[in-house]
Amino acid sequence: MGWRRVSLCFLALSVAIVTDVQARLVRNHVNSICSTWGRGHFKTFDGDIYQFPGMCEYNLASDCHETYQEFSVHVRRKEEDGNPIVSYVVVTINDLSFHLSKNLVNVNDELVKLPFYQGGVQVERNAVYIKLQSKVGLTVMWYLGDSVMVELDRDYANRTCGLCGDFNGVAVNEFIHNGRKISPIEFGTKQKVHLPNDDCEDPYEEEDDSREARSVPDSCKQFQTTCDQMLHSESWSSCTKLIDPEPYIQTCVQDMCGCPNTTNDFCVCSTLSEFSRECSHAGGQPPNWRTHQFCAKKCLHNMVYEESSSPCIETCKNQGTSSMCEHHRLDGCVCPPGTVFDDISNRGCIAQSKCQCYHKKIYNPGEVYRQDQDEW
Ligand SMILES: [Ca+2]
Repeated sequence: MGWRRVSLCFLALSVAIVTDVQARLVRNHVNSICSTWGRGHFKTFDGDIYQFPGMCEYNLASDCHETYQEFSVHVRRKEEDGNPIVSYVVVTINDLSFHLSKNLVNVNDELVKLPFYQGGVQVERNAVYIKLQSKVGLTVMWYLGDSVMVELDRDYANRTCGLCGDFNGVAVNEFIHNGRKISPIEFGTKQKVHLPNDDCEDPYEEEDDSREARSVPDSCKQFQTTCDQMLHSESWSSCTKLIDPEPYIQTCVQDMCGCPNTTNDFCVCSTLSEFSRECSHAGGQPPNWRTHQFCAKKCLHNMVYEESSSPCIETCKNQGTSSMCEHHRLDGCVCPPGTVFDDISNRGCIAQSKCQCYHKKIYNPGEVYRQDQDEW
């Protein structure tokens, strides 16, 4: 009887733990996330979405409460084929400075190989993003070429500054300075990082007010329907129940309108990708909206891109990780169903049973590898 009670207690405890993990998985935490994407769109921690076309180095988010700065994240865009893509991200955490560019990562001015671990910071990259995660409660994800996302612990609430705002849970207050309403351009320009020998010019202030007043120019009205239909389609309903799609429809229109070539991935895919990620962070499940012809993402080996999948990939050495995974689902490259990533020979995704064969390699050194059959 006693044992049965103990078993029941254990069962109840297990259920409680699983429920707790799942609650954490679906917890809406978009308010701990700031991002920038497309043609200079920003979403602050407190939910304001605004446009700032500055092309200098800017403070995206930093710890501003104490005299000692624990972290900072700076970004800079550059123009490539007529589109303002993110050219580099500089993350400083205590005495470590990470300079992330598309192909190279420097730590305190020294080139390093990824994955990199030091001082409680992990930097890794895959075909889709570079991710920097620090024990100070900061995660930076740079979806290469396009969007940068900063996620912060609630401990930093009301103590940040930069283009991501002050993280005080109140929208709009960032755009009021000494009792006066300021424009996104004025707000953005204040976040400029002054570098020696950098003569980068601030964006022009001129038409800021008029732009706000007239919203979408007539020449862009044609894109309104396209963007509206995409985000209001039934397949996105799990997302539109959680996040108001209207500001994203506007950024989609602006991207397509400002694009030199509207079939360019940067123009149409950028906001859809952002909305999809925001949806995952809000606990929703975005559809697999990409196709081979539309906003396709390339993965390494035979991995496939999923809009909503566990970031903990099953591998030969580490099986069962996705069921124990504490991170919520996000877009990324995963192995097709029924396969695991071969982290022994690094040959992509293979059937789980094939992993066992690799163990023979370790335990039966006499066995011969037959390359013609590509298996043991
Ligand atoms: Ca605020």
